[in-house]
Amino acid sequence: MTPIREGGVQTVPTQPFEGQRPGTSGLRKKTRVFMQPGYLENFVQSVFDAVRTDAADGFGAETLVVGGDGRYYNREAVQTIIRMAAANGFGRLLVGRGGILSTPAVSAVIRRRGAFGGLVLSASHNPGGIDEDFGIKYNTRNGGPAPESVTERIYAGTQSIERYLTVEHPDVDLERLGSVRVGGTEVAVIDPLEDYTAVMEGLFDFERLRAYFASGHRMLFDAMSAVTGPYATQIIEGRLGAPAGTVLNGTPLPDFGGHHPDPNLVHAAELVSRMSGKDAPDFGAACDGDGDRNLILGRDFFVSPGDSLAVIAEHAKDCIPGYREGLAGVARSMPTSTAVDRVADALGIKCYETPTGWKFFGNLLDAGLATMCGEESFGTGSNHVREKDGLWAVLCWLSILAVTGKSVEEVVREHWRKFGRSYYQRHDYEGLDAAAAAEMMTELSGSLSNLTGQPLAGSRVERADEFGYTDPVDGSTTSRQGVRIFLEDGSRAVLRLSGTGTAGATLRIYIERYRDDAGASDIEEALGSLKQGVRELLRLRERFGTDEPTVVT
Ligand code: VG1
Ligand code: CO
Repeated sequence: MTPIREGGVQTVPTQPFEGQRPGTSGLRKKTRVFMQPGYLENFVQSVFDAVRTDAADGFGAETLVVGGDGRYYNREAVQTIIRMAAANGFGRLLVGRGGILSTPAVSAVIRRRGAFGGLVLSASHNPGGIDEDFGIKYNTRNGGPAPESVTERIYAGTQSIERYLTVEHPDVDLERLGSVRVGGTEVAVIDPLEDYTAVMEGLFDFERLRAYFASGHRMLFDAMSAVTGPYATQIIEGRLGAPAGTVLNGTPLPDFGGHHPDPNLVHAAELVSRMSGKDAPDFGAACDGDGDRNLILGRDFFVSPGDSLAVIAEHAKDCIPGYREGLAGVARSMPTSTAVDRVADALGIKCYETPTGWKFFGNLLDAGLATMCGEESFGTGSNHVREKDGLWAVLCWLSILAVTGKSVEEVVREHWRKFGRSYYQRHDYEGLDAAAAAEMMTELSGSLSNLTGQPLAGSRVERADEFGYTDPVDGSTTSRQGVRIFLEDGSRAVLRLSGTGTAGATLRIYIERYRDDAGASDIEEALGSLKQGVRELLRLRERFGTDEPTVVT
């Protein structure tokens, strides 16, 4: 079939692909899946079709932001989207130079420039390359990931799509700042750092942070060969005056240097080793592929993400100018540790509990119910954008260190002394047989009522349920967001299947035990029986041949 041309716009016949339902954070697939003719096009057209009724003048008066984390296929995808956005009649497109924009930067650009929405090209912390992962996500006018009502509309579109629109136009030079016209659309290539840096400058006391480095404190920031390299180099080395070499792996590479751009103790091994020993720098940090996750390290010290959120919330008012009015409320995803709940209690503010995925924080932030939010998966953020923001968290910690004059470890230990400690771990079982994993979850959810009163991990099950959520702002509901098992001794286990993987299934087990012991216990001792108890309850070894997780964070 040949395309129909009308007014420069081509209508290309197409057929639905299976499995284009966005997961926890957009559509993620193997890169080669995305490279099939029509695959990306179908999804992008379905996005446009799903949101056109929300747009002024059929997109003619609207701006769309486009950028990604620089992984393999980023540039090609940007060119495809430019042609399709032009064909669909967008007034203006803002594209990050080189096709680059971190996830929080897309959010910042949408908000600062009053754009209609944005497309983020990333599979986040998943590895990149032709044989690895690619992804795309749509963000709405508030700068945040589309809510489920929109992603479901997009998905419905992908199932019945018959055509997509494009124009014939040579590739736009993504290296040159400035505007060109593609069809009736103005395509502006923008500095990907400008809006984001301005937002950071509005929140943090850059002078104070400069003084921290000027007084000889040292830091290492690992950009993991991903998108935060240019941002961190400009802000930390450029604006804050940290010495050259503070930013490691600062050039975004299409394959992230062959590594997982996942800032945890396993994948940020180089940083972890450089942060150990008495000559190590004061502060270590890393971000993920698209710049929305963060890892925080002290000298020989790891800050668990749940503690990091709690510590930032605790100190925000006193240490960060952007929050000097205090926090309206906080929010965390359900599997995230309850450390921040205790800070919220002490501050006399509310702590909201949401399903996994940043899209669930959007309404709380928009309505002013929460100022800060976080997830156990190394994600922290606030109402300055509508995404989690890795570098923001790093600047929060820098501010806390600079103002308190304490080390990372001292800050955390003091927090534990004051609030007690949530001993917390997440165990991931990657690459499981998808059918077997689904069956296990079905069995488990079917037997939850029988669990009550059963002995587990030296205690008994007090109650077990499947987490459901009703959004307090728009009343929308989401069900089956993970199994929760609460024990009589106050500890908790959460189980859910990942919604971001691209191969097989990933089971996540989250375990938490609270002790008011100033953090003195050994984490393995504190969590050992709970870990074993859950593995046995799920009969992991029997089902999958092993009960050892792939990654523990
Ligand atoms: C994971 C994390 C979740 C996070 C999501 C996207 O989802 O658990 O907390 O919001 O990734 O993060 P899942 O469904 O695999 O557990 V990112 O940095 O990939 O945009
Ligand atoms: Co990410």
